[in-house]
Amino acid sequence: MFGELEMVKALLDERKRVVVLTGAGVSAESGVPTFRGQDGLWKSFHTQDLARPDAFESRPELVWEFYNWRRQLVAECEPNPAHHALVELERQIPNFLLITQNVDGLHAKAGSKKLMEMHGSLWQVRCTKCTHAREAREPLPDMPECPVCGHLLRPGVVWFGEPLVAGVLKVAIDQIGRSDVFISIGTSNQVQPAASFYQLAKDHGAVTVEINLEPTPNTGLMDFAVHGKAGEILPELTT
Ligand code: BV8
Repeated sequence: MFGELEMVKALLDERKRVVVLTGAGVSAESGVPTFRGQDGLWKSFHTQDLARPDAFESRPELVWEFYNWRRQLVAECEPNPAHHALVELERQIPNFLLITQNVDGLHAKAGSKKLMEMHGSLWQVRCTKCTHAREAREPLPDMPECPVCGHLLRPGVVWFGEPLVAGVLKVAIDQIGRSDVFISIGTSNQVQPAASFYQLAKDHGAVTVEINLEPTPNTGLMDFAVHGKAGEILPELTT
């Protein structure tokens, strides 16, 4: 691991154009359950059984119970050294973009500014009928209603089967298409289109790096792979 880490650090020291993609593994050391690990269950439901429009359509009260549980849990979580190291990398590298699949808000809480929350945020709600949308940090009722039209609100996240927030994919493709280094951190690389971002980077000659607790389907396709805890590895890249 040491050699690979030194190589990655040398790449970053060259102040190149760096794009980082993060997933749930970056928040694991903050106590936020990952999606596909043992802790990815809630009341015997798998997250991706509930993070879907049809689940919300048929059982909105259950889906809201799930999201309110996650909001309460994440509200108690603090950024960990992985989040702080990414803030430091943003400070050190002029051309830097952090694209996260996470909806927990911990990158923003740590101070990341050049940040794109590609799957939305637990701290956003929007109306299922009108265009009302707002930040919602306060605890929400079981079935929150839109203050404008009275219809049911939904969590401001992108569910499976839904398109990404308009413009996010365009910016991601553009920035990754111009990056020199693409680093995937703490993701099992099973969700599209994020899991294919590395290919965009590879296609135009960027160096690709995976930092994850364990190998993923993309590991063998990356130029470098460092396996271990993000909270321990990432601070090594900032010194
Ligand atoms: C789209 C928000 C197109 C919600 C999330 C059939 C029909 C329709 C679409 C599809 C289909 N088949 C496939 C698709 C595409 C689908 C998809 O990819 N499905 C997969 C599951 C097969 N994708 C979509 O639907 C996307 N949209 O394709 O739109 C379109 C266009 C027009 C019209 C309609 C559609 C939208 C996907 C977004 C889903 N929403 N989140 C919510 O969170 O409630 S995704 C969800 O998964 C989270 O955001 C999460 O971040 C993300 C990815 O998971 P990971 O982050 O990788 O987490 P995981 O637990 O899997 O892995 C954690 C890793 O960390 C592990 O490897 C572990 O080893 C590691 N780790 C653990 N601890 C540590 C660590 N690493 C380092 N340090 C540690 N300490």
